[in-house]
Amino acid sequence: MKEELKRFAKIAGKLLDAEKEEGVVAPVPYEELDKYLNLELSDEGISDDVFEEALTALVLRTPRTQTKSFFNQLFAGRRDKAYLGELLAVLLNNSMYTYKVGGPMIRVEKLILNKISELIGFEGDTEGTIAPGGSITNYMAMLMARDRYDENAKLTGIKKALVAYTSEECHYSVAKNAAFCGLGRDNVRVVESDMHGRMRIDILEKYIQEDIASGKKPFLINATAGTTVLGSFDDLEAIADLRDRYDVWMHVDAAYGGSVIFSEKYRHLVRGADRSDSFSINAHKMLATPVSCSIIITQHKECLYDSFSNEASYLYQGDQDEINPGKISIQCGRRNDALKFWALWKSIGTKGIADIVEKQFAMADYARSYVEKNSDYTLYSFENSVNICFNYKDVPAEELCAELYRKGRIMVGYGHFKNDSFVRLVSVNHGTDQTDYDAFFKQLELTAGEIIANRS
Ligand code: ABU
Repeated sequence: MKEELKRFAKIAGKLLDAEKEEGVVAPVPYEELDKYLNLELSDEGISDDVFEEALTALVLRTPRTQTKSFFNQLFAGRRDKAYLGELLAVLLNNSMYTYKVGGPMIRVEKLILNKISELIGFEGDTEGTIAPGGSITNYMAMLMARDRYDENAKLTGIKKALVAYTSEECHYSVAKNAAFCGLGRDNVRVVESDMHGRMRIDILEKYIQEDIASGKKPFLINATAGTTVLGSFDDLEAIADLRDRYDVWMHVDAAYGGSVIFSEKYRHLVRGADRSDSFSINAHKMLATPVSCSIIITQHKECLYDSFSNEASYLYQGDQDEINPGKISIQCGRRNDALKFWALWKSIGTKGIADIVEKQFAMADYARSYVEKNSDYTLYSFENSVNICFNYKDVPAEELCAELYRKGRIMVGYGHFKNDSFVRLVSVNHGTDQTDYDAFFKQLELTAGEIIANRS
């Protein structure tokens, strides 16, 4: 293994140099990959030298999401200590179902869950887990809600006429999860959003009342804290009022925006989260932790056990359920996604995490103000969001993003809201500074200028 660690250091060194010099990599068209890379698998093995060459080339051709020119998705930014934690978790290769196999890593995970629970403002005997991504933590919330309001669903299938509610700006996993859990996509009521991308509370309540009147049982409101396109926050206090009025499970999908719980300045964006039944947050989005680290916490510990626990005598040998988190997880084998986040948190403290979040908002403000001040731009997004959505001159966002991708200097995507399409710039890399945004806009304007010039 020591030889492979030396090889790792060699390849990683080349990657870090390339990141610094070149930024995100120019893409290779999928059909041409075999021209550049030695990827084919064969019956015979290869020498270490050929292997190293093949692996190095593969690594150097892979999109460099950790550079300061990657603005394409909702994660970015490398923190050394988090990576150290991740690398060691890989080396240890524990599975987080029992204390017997996970050892002190189980405590590491519990500490993270307890602290997050406190930051949300939950009280009492809360419980949670870490799952592979926000789609799955949303799914876990839906399953707990289903089992709470149709207590035999997990034995006999859903028998009640359950209905879930979510905004049109919600994460796309809500529809998929409705299919997976036997609810059916058609039993999700999609609620219109207001002009800021927030779920319309008046329409939500109207739908709930209509459904009750027709004999259905509203069982889940999925609120969003940080929508993927505009980065908007639903009004959680108002949603919690409806939860109380109609006895519905309230889940806050805060995969993206939940990180504001760390910041005194921005925590107000999730006011009311403490009244929810479950809350999910992705440390791999705004919290600079490697993909993936998706956390769900519920105030109803018993519901986690009710929905996810199953006996397995070959696995659970000794120790109480409390320290055998396999009893409350959706998977059996579960990687240690806790250590990387713990390593970051331990090293910089809660205040250091707050700094990460506040820096992202500060950079978003800088980028938004650049767009606002320049008449060649049209802004579509709002304050208190780390997403900056805009168009430049009359260049269609899709065309501009595709050309930037082809050139391989910066990577950014586009989004849609109501009838508009626009570039979606996301400020989720705490390592970026104003100069990185200046460079971003310069490259974007240059590329747009070329597109316009080539029209004639
Ligand atoms: N849940 C992942 C969202 C990806 C994106 O909007 O970039």
